[in-house]
Amino acid sequence: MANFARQKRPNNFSGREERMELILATRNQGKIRELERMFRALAFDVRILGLDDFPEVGSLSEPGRTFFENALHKASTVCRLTGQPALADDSGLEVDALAGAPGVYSARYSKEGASDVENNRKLLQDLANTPREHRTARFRCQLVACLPGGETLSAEGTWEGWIGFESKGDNGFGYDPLFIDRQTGLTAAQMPAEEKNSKSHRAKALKRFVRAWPEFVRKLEKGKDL
Ligand code: ITT
Repeated sequence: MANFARQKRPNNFSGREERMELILATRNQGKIRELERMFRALAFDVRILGLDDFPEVGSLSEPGRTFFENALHKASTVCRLTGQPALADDSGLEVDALAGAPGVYSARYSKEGASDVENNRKLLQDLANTPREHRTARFRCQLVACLPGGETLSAEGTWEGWIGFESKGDNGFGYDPLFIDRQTGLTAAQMPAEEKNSKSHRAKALKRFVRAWPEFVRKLEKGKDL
């Protein structure tokens, strides 16, 4: 497989001599927007790049049966093709009345290449006869980072709520207009970005990830000195 690395990076993971670059291994603009804002809010000291900077990386498949397998597959593919550290997000909605569906199929629930509107329409249809008390659901986000030496760091987050009876709100992306936060009763699309980004599955996963990062980097650097 071709290696598309453009610049050889020094073996420096802490960013002390040169800030490390981390490629977000996703083409979902909603995820990119949220991850970039959250990284800024957490003052995470790496330079974030999008896949737009790497047109050589084609579309990323999701062959796994779990969020972890898919995130690992996307991150390791981008890391291998670019020669640079990559972070992937595999996420989705789990609806209890649908035995956890759409789950890993969230992006292609109504069909391959489906739009958010089509997926939301199918979800409402599938829950047409489901009363409020059985419409409980959660968003789940799995983050996996892969470094060129083969090291990985992962973190998960969930957000509990239920599925509404109609779309509400214009913010966010995906299932946000149908997902009602258990605490506030607002859909994720009715919340300002800052509120969603402080309590979402992605926010929780990213906070855990950023918290674990310094120790991860320390171990890597220590390993290199041996
Ligand atoms: P990449 O693989 O390129 O990252 P994708 O959209 O295919 O993009 P996933 O396979 O992880 O990503 O599918 C996630 C789907 O789950 C996404 O398309 C949404 O429909 C839904 N989803 C995940 N997080 C969400 C959120 O915060 N709000 C609304 N919907 C979300």
